[in-house]
Amino acid sequence: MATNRTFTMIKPEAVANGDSGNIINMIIEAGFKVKAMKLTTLSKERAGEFYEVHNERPFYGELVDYMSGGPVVAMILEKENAMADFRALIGSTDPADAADGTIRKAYAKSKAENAVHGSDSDENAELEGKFHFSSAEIVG
Ligand code: FUP
Repeated sequence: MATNRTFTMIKPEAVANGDSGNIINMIIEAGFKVKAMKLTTLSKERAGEFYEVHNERPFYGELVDYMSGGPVVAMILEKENAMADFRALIGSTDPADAADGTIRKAYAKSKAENAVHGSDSDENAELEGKFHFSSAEIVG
């Protein structure tokens, strides 16, 4: 069953480039409501844990270094059909394949520095939201 929440992070290169405000604007204009938000820097250990599912992939070490290399903006978002609609809004992993009008088309630099994370299942959206936020940090 589709839940109404998903989880995202604006990644370090997009935060450093000053793109956070524009990206948040795209998210809100697409109909998502922000239920929790924080600017935070992941330790290597926490980034490794977050991306544990990719630990066998060749880019894992670089991904962990990159994601712990500067602040990210973590958010829980609400909208009907949130996970799937947000994946559509961010576009393909590789910005070269991302459709016009998507966040990655506008702001991603490469497959690794791809501006935003979006949960890929309702189950992961819930786990990832809990990884970053306590229930007291989520508005009702
Ligand atoms: P996505 O769900 O679109 O974020 O993409 P994946 O789950 O395939 O990949 C997770 C993260 O791994 C991406 F955001 C960026 C990184 N990645 C690379 O660094 N290199 C690759 O070739 C593929 C993914």
